[in-house]
Amino acid sequence: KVRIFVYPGSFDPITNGHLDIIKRASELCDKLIVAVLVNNSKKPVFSLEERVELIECAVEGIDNVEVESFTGLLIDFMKKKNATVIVKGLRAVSDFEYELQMALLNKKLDHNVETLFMMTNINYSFLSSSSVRELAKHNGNIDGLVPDCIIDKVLKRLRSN
Ligand code: COD
Repeated sequence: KVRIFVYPGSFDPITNGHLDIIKRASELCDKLIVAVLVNNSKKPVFSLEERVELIECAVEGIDNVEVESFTGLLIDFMKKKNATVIVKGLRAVSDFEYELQMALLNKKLDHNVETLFMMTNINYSFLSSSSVRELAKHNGNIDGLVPDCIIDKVLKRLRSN
């Protein structure tokens, strides 16, 4: 049986915290789909095309990772892709309440789907897309916070705003 996992998110933009989860999760399955939510209430700063392009650059060389986008319900996307496991990263207790609710709701919608929570890498436990955006906007240093190949693109895009 082919094990297909889905790691969903906004990835606005992808950070080294996300990439760490991608690398670790990809070891546990045959195929990992990084699923970029097209639009949510958070109103992404980077366009869908930009977010996908940045992730593709970051995951280059990891053979079993694919990048896709989705709209609507995650559970419907899972079904379409024959995927059985949702991967989530947990940073702090503050992530837990929302993620628990989502996991239980998704379980109710499809009892075959499991949510797999992976603890953040201690080095990235403080890291979020929003802090990267804030830093970049104010000419802060984002070295080590996002994958090397996207540093210049992120800075260029946010400093020109
Ligand atoms: N270390 C470890 N994990 C991290 C780090 C870090 N430094 N930073 C982020 N993460 C994790 C997050 O906890 C999350 O699991 C994932 O990485 C993605 O993070 P974001 O911020 O890019 O994405 P979110 O939280 O905005 O993504 C939300 C979803 C798109 C997953 C969610 O809104 C969704 O599934 N929407 C689809 C609609 C749906 O099905 N809703 C539920 C039923 S109503």
